[in-house]
Amino acid sequence: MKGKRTRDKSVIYINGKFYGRDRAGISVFDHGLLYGDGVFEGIRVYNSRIFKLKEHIDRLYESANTLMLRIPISKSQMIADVLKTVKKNDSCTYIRLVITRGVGTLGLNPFLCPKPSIIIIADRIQLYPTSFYKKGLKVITVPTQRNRPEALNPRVKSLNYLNNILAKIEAVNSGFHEAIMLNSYGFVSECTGDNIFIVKNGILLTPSLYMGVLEGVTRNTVIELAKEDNIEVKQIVMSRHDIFNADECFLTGTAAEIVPVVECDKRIIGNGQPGPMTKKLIRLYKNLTNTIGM
Ligand code: PXG
Repeated sequence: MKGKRTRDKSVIYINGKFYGRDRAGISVFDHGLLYGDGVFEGIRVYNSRIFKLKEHIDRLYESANTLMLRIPISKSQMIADVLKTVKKNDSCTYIRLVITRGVGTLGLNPFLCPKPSIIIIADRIQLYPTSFYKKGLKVITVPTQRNRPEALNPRVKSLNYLNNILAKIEAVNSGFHEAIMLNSYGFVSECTGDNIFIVKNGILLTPSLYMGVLEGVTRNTVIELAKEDNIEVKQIVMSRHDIFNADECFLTGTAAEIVPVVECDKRIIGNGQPGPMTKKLIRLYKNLTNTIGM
């Protein structure tokens, strides 16, 4: 390793102060660790500009509000602190913003945690290989159902991702990269870290929020881009049958952006290749991320 180690100058924000990578840590009594009690956001940076920051911050505060987790700084202070962290990590492409319940007792009671912790990491993200975008992904549906909104609403982007992690394990165990999760009624909800869309007869379709899905920032952006391009968009009750017989299918997420899906549960979707509307939306999305702040 001698002489090979590159000096990592990245700094991590914790509660208003900056720490080097090796020194950035939180207490083992933090309920974020003990119970997965907290919320987070993953945000992209394109050409040193933060993509959809306001939308991510709004969702973060909504998730926290549902968990009765009072973030100790205002939204505008949070935005200022995110910008400061990005500035200090000039080659970053991805921000992970984490709010934990903070330090408490070994008991569950969140009201005994006086101060939530705020963590901002501005780093890089491992993207899917380019072949996935060219050839499309093959996915499967898995036994683990998406959390029921009545129990823990998937609209809360919480630190407890075990539901999605179990589904990911099932996909990987079967030799696939991504899983489609169904809700407790057997309808399609979303993937482990992405929303899902299909195209049928020129109409863009995605499961409605009532099916139990995260309201993805990328999902909303794609819906907007499609509408601007006069594409009809519907939020529906989607079944596996709809996916098997779709003309096109793709997933959306901050990290993945738009990734085509060409097979589900061994059924070939459309002609087995990324479709024209998927390709068009990928182009429009690329154009948007390339030109933000210009
Ligand atoms: N659904 C779920 C369950 C997610 O976790 C999305 C949809 C897409 O949302 P956005 O707002 O990003 O368009 C997510 C995204 C990962 C990973 O490694 C994914 C997410 C967060 C962290 C990591 O795939 N969330």
